[in-house]
Amino acid sequence: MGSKTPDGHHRGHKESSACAAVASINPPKPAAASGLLPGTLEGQDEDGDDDDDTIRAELKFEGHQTISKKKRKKSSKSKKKKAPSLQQTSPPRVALDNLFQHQPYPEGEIVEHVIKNENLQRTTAEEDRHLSIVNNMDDEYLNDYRKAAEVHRQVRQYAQTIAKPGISLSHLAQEIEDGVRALTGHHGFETGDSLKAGPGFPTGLCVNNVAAHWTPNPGGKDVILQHDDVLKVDFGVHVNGRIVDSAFTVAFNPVYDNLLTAVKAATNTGLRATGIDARIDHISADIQEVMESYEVELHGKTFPVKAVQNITGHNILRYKIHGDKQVPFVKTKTAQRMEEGDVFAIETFGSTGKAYLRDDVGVYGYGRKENVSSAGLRYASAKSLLRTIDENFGTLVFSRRYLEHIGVRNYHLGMRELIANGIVETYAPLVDISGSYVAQYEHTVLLRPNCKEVISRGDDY
Ligand SMILES: [Co+2]
Repeated sequence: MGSKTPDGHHRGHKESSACAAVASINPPKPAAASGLLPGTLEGQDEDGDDDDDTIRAELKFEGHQTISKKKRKKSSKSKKKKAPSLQQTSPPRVALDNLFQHQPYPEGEIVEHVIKNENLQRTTAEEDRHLSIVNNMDDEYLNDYRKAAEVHRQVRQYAQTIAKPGISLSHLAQEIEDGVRALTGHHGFETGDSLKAGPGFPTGLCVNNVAAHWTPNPGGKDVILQHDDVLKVDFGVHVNGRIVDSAFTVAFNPVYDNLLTAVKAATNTGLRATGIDARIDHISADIQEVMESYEVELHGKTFPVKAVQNITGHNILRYKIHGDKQVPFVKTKTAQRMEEGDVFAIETFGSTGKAYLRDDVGVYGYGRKENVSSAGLRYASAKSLLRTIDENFGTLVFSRRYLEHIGVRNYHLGMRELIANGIVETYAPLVDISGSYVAQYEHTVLLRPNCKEVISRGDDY
């Protein structure tokens, strides 16, 4: 799920403590460690080094997939030996706890860190914060993250078999969400169950010039996938608040091949450049360079693939899909670096259109804001809806379909008051110009002390 670049001046909002559980899990950072420099997206960075390396290293990068592929094959072999009767079904409905009874979940793609910048100085406060985060990257943490990633892989594998021309997008969303709930073993029906594990955010199913943040809503018009469509499938899985955010693009007409290849290569470039102490402006420049080296021919006309300017990759905090760092796909001016203990969703969007997204009508999802008082609420409907949100979603972004799944009805009036009071924020669909095509690829990567782990890596992308 992409992080939209703020329109106004409220960039880098501060965390505080209204949702105490989440705030204490994600301790606030010193201001120096967060936020892009104001106005950076318009600015152009001068240095354009490492251009050739990007492409060469991209080829090398593909080699890693073989390794992780072998690892997973090995573990599925031993799984067969121990429990021959338990295999994933189609559609996937067997909980992972039953598939992996006495075995660890498969690792993501493990990549050794490149040289660390020894000259970098951190303040003591920052160091303390990092120690606490890194100490939390223990076995339980990794187990939760790897479980969420394996659920993502198994569910998307099935999604790829049914995402064909003629399918309705509400059916596809339902299949993805039912799969995630069954495989995590948390259907969400009891109060608080969705906070233990389940969907990490509303399932994004965006077609053609709709780039991000569109999901089928109950009672809304259903969209039937067409042969000439370009579909982005962006969904999340969380286990104990550890969110895996990963996305891919589906197209049936080979005319879009270059668009998909460009965006996949750009995302892999970003993943390769990601690391402890890596400068975010350098990563963005690397991504843009690769993305914009491609072009697409549609109806006899050539379109350059452009990196989308106003949506970004982002760090992920516990129960919080968008942390305080953004990773743009266009050159920016920031001195911000990635840090040990960070979790990043590295995603890129490429477009044949303007590559500048605007809000469309409609609602994708809702997110509880942590630091806003509910004292001013007047209607009982708003108060009870807020209680339901806090008990079941916390700061996880949720959709209307997720509310209805847990039996909430007639929430529109209450929601309106929560939004008007700034307690809940809404996410609108983000679109490029009509007639354009946007593709997206995304993986979640953990910056562990001794390696980075592309946790959501699979054989498919
Ligand atoms: Co994302």
